[in-house]
Amino acid sequence: MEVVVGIAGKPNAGKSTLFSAMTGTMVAIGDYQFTTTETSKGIAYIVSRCPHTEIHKDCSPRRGKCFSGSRYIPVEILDIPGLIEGSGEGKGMGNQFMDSIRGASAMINLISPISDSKEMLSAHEMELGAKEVENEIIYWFSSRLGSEWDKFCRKVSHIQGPLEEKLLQKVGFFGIGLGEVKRILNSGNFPENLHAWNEENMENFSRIAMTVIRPIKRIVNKGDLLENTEEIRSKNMNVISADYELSIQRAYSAGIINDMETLEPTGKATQKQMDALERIQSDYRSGKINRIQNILTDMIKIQMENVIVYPVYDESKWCDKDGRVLPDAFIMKNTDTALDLAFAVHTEIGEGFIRAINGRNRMILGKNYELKDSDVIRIISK
Ligand SMILES: Nc1nc2c(ncn2[C@@H]2O[C@H](COP(=O)(O)OP(=O)(O)OP(=O)(O)O)[C@@H](O)[C@H]2O)c(=O)[nH]1
Ligand SMILES: [Mg+2]
Repeated sequence: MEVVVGIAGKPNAGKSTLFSAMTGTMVAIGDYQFTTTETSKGIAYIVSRCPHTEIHKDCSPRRGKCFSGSRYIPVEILDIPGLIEGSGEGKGMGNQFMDSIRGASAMINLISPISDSKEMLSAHEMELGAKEVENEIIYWFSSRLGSEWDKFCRKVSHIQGPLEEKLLQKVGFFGIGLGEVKRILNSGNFPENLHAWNEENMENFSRIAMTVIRPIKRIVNKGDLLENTEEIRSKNMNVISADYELSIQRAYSAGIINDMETLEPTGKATQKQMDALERIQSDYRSGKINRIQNILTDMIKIQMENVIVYPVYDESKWCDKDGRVLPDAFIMKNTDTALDLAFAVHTEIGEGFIRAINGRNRMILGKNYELKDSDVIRIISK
């Protein structure tokens, strides 16, 4: 599964700064609104313990990297133009914004703790701001869903199948699949007859689609400017500093640190740089500020209920045909099966699926075996 995470939020929240830090890509950053006018794409990494540590052999990732037992698995990140009231109707950079969230499987809702007039906001105000952004996204989805509804109802009236099959004709455009439509219908109260759907039904459907199926994580940025973050964190919002993240990224590129996690300075660091790194590290240690990579990993593994699975060709050596150990790490749904993994590797492998083998205990796995996190699996195919 290709995971795409969009960074959304009001203008000036620090989206581009965060994007630069996460992806190591240079984009325009500015202390004014609508610095970003087009969506940028980049690659960031989630981190997970690599199974190579169990067999005492080095792995050779085809994509991403592995560093002291931690496997860095790539995900795509989108830097999305700022969102304002009315973006859902195309105001501001509305159209660019909305076009890009179609492709996102999850969103970060990045919140600034400072108002446009440069005053500090209360945790409650930050929460209200976050809701405004989410409502705009839901409004956008809902208005697309509702447009030409009668025409749509007539078009699908000949479909004999269940409601989700009809609705798929409408929402497939947003990258929402049949199973997901079914999940949405099961978690709300929706009329069986599409002609009977009212605005409330559509809004409800959109809310579930854009906050549960495509989860949104609220993250307060600019934590370096905050004295205390407890109240914010008690409202289920994480706190980060994109400025810190960018400094770490730059310090690493300049050889001032050689580990982006421990931030241990190398001999190259000046006293001033060491003091700055110490200040950053102390904010992380106290829990006042979180690392974006940990938040992203939790988002993808816990909130989105995914697992990381390693397909191999040789179940005893855990390598591919060329002897590369654990060459691939796939992000899959925790409800996906061995057969789904086979299809994710290659359509032909899926079509020719015979059985799978668990690389840890050599047990044979049928096509319905549900994938577990960190599984090493060989697929045998015709
Ligand atoms: N103190 C502090 N300032 C930050 C942080 N992140 C971003 N900024 C500043 O906030 C301003 C806006 O940053 P951008 O990254 O351009 O914000 P944006 O959300 O991409 O803005 P638009 O593209 O206009 O929507 C810049 O002056 C940044 O330097 C942070 O963590 N701490
Ligand atoms: Mg920007």
